Amino acid sequence: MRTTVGIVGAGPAGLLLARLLHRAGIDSVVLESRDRSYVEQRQRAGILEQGTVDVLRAAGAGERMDREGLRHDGIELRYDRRRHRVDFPALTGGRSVMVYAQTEVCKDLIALQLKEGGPLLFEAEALAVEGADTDSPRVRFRHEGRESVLECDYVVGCDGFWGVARKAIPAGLTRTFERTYPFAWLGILADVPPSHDELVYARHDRGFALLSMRSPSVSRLYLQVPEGTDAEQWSDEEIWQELQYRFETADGWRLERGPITQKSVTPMRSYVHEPMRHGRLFLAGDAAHIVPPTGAKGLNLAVGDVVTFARALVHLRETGSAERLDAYSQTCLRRVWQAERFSYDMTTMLHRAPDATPFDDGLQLARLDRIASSRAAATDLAEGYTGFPLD
Ligand code: RFL
Ligand code: PHB
Repeated sequence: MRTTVGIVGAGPAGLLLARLLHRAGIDSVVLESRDRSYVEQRQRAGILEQGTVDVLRAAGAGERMDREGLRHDGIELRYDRRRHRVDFPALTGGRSVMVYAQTEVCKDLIALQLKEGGPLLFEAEALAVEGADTDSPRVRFRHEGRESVLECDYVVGCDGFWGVARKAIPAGLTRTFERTYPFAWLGILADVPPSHDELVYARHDRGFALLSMRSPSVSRLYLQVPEGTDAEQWSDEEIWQELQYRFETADGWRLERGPITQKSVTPMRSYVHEPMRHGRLFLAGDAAHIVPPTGAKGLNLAVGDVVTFARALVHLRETGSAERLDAYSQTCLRRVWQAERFSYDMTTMLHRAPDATPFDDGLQLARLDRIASSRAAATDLAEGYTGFPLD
């Protein structure tokens, strides 16, 4: 089997890359270890930045998003039983975000790929990327009980944090940067209309809470819990009670309850792998970097990486210059580190560490108060949340 671009992983990074290449007339093969329904059901991100929305539209993958997605012009910060709205368009010259779940983005891209694009193989597990520093890199993979080799001009590792592509870069050439946090998120899906029409990020002495949504009738909510928590430790009643405590305001706002249909715990991590390229192997998305979810940046960064790669490859085809491809790692890492900074700032401003001192609490409240009282501070948050421009 032979292709121009071998893509490992059919998460948002791999699927969008295949779509962008197809639109540019470049062939690719996508290998995905899990089955289609698993990829389509995996609950994850919910917020698309303006730039991501624009890219999906331009790729011809925005039709259902434009019909069913919810445009959001702000978020609410909640602390000290008070609420403060951050108005994105007013602070950023018109930018906003879209609530449209990662599951839906993946369903749309899979349907398009199977209809119009090149091969997308499910239950095809990449075992190793070989020859990254040669002109003909290969992906060794297992599909339908047989081992095969995909010969490529380029390989893009879009196989997430636990994938195999990153391992093909010799350890001596890489540097990794990592931070773990002593807390996690307990996330639930509930069949109840969202209790607020925008996302609510709440800082509370009992810990952080987030109100998000999947549709006008389905709520997505998160609670900060200790690292290593088992989701089954929490009864539905305890979850609703704890959410109620953390979202409570002095003006009597109410949290509506409903049947919980899904519960899971997500660990929190910041991670950067440098470089993002070795020879003809390129890493994109979670394969190269992880951010804690507080900034809603993970999926958007994955989109940024594959757009950068696709544009660089088209540039090479059109001009013969590999300059952009050579700059891939540097171009992406600049944006990645901005997202790492933003996600870290949001996380540390809103979560309560187990060893937090009264001084730490005072600083958190001062940071929130600064956003509520200074247009410059609010603009910084709004610019970060709605996203950094794609190069
Ligand atoms: P993915 O989605 O992990 O996809 C990787 C794919 O590769 C496959 N794979 C392999 N395939 C073949 N061979 C192998 N050896 C393979 N190993 C792995 C996997 O099965 C999978 O299908 O990575 P990608 O494409 O880079 O996308 C990244 C995003 O999924 C991730 O960053 C976001 O979900 C992060 N995130 C959020 N991002 C946002 O932008 N906005 C949000 O609101 C947001 N909220 C979140 C989040 C992540 C969360 N969790 C669960 C980590 C909320 C949560 C709770
Ligand atoms: C979500 O809806 O899943 C979501 C929204 C905002 C975040 C993280 C997750 O910051």
